[in-house]
Amino acid sequence: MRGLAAITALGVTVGLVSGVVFAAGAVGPNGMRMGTMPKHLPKPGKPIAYEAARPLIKYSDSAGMLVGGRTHKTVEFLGHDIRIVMVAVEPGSADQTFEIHKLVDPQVEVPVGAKITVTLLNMDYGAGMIHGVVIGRAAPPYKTVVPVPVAGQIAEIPLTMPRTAQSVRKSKYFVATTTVNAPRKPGYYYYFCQMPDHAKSGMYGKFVVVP
Ligand SMILES: [Cu+2]
Repeated sequence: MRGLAAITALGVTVGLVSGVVFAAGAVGPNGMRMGTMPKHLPKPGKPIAYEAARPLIKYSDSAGMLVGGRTHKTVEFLGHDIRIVMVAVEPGSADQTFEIHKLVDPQVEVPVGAKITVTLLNMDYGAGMIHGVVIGRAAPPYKTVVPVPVAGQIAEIPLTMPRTAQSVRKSKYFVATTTVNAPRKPGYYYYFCQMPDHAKSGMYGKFVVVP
């Protein structure tokens, strides 16, 4: 029943943070140079405190079903209304990674046609540690800049600012959410970060739409 409790917890959490979720217009990374701050950032929403971020982290760490053990690195989400919380670089994780279900860049599986709410919580810190998520057919190896939208794009979460302070507990966190429908046909996709150089550096994983 842990999963059920977690889902309920997220329902409450989403309600709480919905006012601070920012869904500013997507800023394409075209023209940005690697390692430099983008000129035009999405207008940042009000960041949330660590206490408010914690339920999201907990949900992210536990939601979904592990398929084939941890070495298999596959998390399956079941049902018609799926919520996935991706953490961009949980403290202690390597740079340029996503954490889902305490796995780094796992394969994510969702059923055909499911309503999927994807939330990105940026826990990274430092200049340029801005992260977003695009889900589409674009496959690795990636170039420094991956122009979006990509072929077969399912979802995009705009670039989201890093946390506000070095202290994890004193910091505030930016969160962004999008809700989309999974394709009606099974297929292989990828989720990746659209910040220049990040996907190229390994910030991506497989996203599989299963029958
Ligand atoms: Cu990134």
